[in-house]
Order: sequence, then C-alpha cells, then structure tokens
Amino acid sequence: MTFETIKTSSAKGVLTVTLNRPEAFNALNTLLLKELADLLEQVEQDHEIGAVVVTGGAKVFAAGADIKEMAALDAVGVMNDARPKHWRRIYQFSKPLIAAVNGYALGGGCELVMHCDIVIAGDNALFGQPEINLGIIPGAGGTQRLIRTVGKPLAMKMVLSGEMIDAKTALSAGLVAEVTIPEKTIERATELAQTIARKPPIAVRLAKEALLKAFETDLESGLNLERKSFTLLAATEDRQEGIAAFMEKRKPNFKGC
Ligand code: CO8
Repeated sequence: MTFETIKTSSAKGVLTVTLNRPEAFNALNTLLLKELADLLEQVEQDHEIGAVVVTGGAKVFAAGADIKEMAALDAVGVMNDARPKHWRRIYQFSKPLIAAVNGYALGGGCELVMHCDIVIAGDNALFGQPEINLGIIPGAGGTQRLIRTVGKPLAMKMVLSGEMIDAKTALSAGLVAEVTIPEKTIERATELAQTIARKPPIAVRLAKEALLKAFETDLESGLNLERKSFTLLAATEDRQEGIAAFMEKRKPNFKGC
C-alpha cells in the first residue's frame, strides 16, 4: 500500500504511523483519515504486528480536522461526509494503538488521541478542543470521550472555552499515561508498544475490548463480558504456555493461538 498523507515503518512487532501533512500541521483531511483506517484494517490481518504507534513526529501531533476542507461543506455535505465512517473504522481496530504526542493535539487531533488506547506525551504537548472558536463543536467523539476520560469540570472548560491544557494537566487528568521529554516521546511509545507486542495477542485483544466496554456499558454487562473473555482464554494455547512458562521458570513463547 502506498500513502500520500502518512508514513509507516515497522520493527519488532510494532508498526509506527507518522501523520505527514507538515504544511498543514498534520490537519486531518478525509484522505488522511481514509489512509489511516485502510492501513489499520490491513494491519488487522498482519500477525507480525502486535501494536501500532501513531505520531505526528517531533513538532506537532495534529491541529484538528482540515478547516480548509471543512469550509467547503454545507449541511448536506457534512451529512454525507465520509469522515465519520473512517473514524469508526479507526475506533474498531482491535490491536493496541499508542499515541506519541508532541506539540499540538487540537480538535480532531485531540479526538484521534482519544481513539488511542495509551497516550505518551512530550512535555511540549498541548491538548485542546478549540472547535467553539469556529462556531462548531467536537464532531469525532470529543464531547463523549473527553468527559468520560477527564471528567466533567475539565471537559466542560476545554470544550466551552476552547482553552488548551498542557501535558502535565493532561497527565493528572488521566488523558495521558506518561510524560517525557519531547526527544523521547516516540522512543518511549515504541518501547511500550514492543512490550505489548510480545504479550499473547488474543489476551491483549480481549483485554482492550473489555476495557473499552467500560466506556459504554453498565457494570454488570461489563463484568459479564470480562467473565466470558476470561473463560474463552482458558481455551487458548497461549494461556497454557504462559502458565507452563511460569511454573518452569522460563520465558513464555506466545504464538497467538
Ligand atoms: N486545518 C487546516 N490547516 C491548518 C490547520 C487546520 N486545522 N491548523 C493549522 N493549519 C495550517 C495553517 O492554515 C497554516 O497554513 P498556511 O501557512 O498555508 O496558512 C499552517 O498550518 C500553520 O498554521 P499557523 O500559521 O496558524 O501556525 P501557528 O503556529 O500560528 O498556530 C495553531 C498553530 C495554534 C495550531 C493554529 O494553526 C490553529 O489554531 N489551528 C487550528 C486549530 C483548530 O481550530 N482545530 C480544530 C479544527 S475543527 C475540528 O478538528 C473538528 C473535528 C471534527 C471532526 C468531524 C469528522 C466528521
């Protein structure tokens, strides 16, 4: 697959995707979202890849939806917009997605961060939902995911005022898992992704699914899903291998079955 708006590289079970529209601060146009969603669907079938890092590079993660592209859409155009479909495809990716964020993650950029499962931020990162300044509101899940992630007071402040928060605030609010120096953001995200890629893939997939379910269901239904997945894992060879390796005091050799 060749891409216009993203760059890819892979090593040690990890695919790194770099958003590549530097001239527009990596603004997420339809093509970029489509390419990212297409790529993730392809990775779904690639058993060599256990986790994916998404980054904008050293300076900026993404400054939001492409405002210039958005400006051309009237209400019917927005209604027929292909982007919500691509966002859904990104959200449906079953393997871990790790964001490595330096600089701005605004609007759709912050929403892309929230589509990721773990966020590593450089101490230069700035997160915001500035859509209100454009007379709109977040449109890729920002109102729902931000409030579930950071709670009502901070989510309301960010969405209603458009004010950004820094990496330290994002860390204390739970939007970000770790903060590092900007030079190490991608390295640390990659290291974490490699650690996850070495884990048993079916257990990783079911753990992600169960954790995400907590966003959208009641406790009893979530516990039911967890119990079913826990039971299902008892039928995998990787569970036998993991337990045997523990007993035999050796490293497990997981095969994804
Ligand atoms: N879209 C398009 N181009 C952009 C965007 C953007 N979001 N952000 C920056 N750019 C472009 C600028 O136009 C400029 O290009 P040019 O030199 O050709 O004019 C270049 O990037 C650099 O930008 P600036 O000159 O403005 O750089 P500054 O360092 O002064 O400022 C900022 C950087 C603070 C990031 C500033 O550019 C900014 O405020 N950008 C817009 C941020 C924003 O409002 N984001 C929200 C967009 S709306 C959104 O994301 C809704 C998501 C809904 C998804 C729904 C899907 C269905």
